[in-house]
Amino acid sequence: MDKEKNYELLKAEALKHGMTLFGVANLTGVELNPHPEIRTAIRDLPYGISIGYRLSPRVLATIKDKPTLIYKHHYKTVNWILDQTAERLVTLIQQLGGDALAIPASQTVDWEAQVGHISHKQVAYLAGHGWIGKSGLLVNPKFGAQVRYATILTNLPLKTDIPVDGSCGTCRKCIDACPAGALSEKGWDKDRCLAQLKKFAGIRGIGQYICGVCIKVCDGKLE
Ligand code: B12
Ligand code: SF4
Ligand code: SF4
Repeated sequence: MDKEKNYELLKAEALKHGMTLFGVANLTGVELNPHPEIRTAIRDLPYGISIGYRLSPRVLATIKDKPTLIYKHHYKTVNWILDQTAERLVTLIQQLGGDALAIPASQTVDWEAQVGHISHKQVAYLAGHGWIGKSGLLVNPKFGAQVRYATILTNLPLKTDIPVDGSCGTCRKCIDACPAGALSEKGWDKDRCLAQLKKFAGIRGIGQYICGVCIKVCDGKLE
């Protein structure tokens, strides 16, 4: 099996469909804490492909202190592109003789705990896409937090990437911008953030737990 060749074939397919970032995490020995629904389905899939799609700076520019309708549409469209691309990669992996499962870009499966099937940020970190910033988001060295992610778990032998060595340094743009006071040097207060997102979901036409403020300010330029 040619790990390098498989990697390049999948990367080319991801980029062809508009992805900004492609990387592979070696998940051997990693505690993924998957939701029970997929625990059996992902056994023996030791590689985590992390794809990332950069959010539109023009759309993000419309956000001041709350989500806008165009951001809501963009959010949904980007999730759709990520999910479509993930499924295309599953097809290609099967054609190459492997097996794979695409994890939805943005599906909450436990509403009490507010968790998805697995953490895309964890896989994206291990695949070398960035570090966990003061906002709790994955911060890419070039695009900041302005990237959404999806994951494909597979057993197709692949070359793997390594985490990047980065940090927020003295930057605190997200802390200063958060409308809920949910961010501090100590990190992200999930309950405060969630309460704010519930309020935003009540805005006519939004109807989703979205905000976008800490993403809009985290543009890859550390200040
Ligand atoms: C449910 C959910 C929420 C819940 C919060 C739930 C929670 N407990 O995290 C609510 C509704 C509050 C929420 C809010 C937002 N969300 Co949300 N959300 C999700 C979802 C669907 C599941 C998250 C989950 O399972 N969390 C469980 C915990 C255990 O995992 P985690 O928070 O992902 O990761 C933590 C640990 O794994 C650990 N960790 C991971 N890697 C590493 C590495 C090291 C070295 C260390 C030490 C720790 C560590 O630290 C992480 C951060 O605390 C994911 C999609 C997915 N399946 O990942 C999107 C996701 C996390 N959301 C995302 C976004 C963008 C948002 C919002 C900005 C809303 C918006 N779109 O406008 C806000 C951001 C708030 C913030 N500052 O983080 C993006 C993040 C992209 C990025 N660049 O980081 C994701 C990945 C969706 C996507 N497809 O891109 N979200
Ligand atoms: S805005 Fe600055 S402090 Fe906040 S996560 Fe991004 S780089 Fe880190
Ligand atoms: S999503 Fe909004 S409320 Fe939540 S931490 Fe980011 S800026 Fe604050």
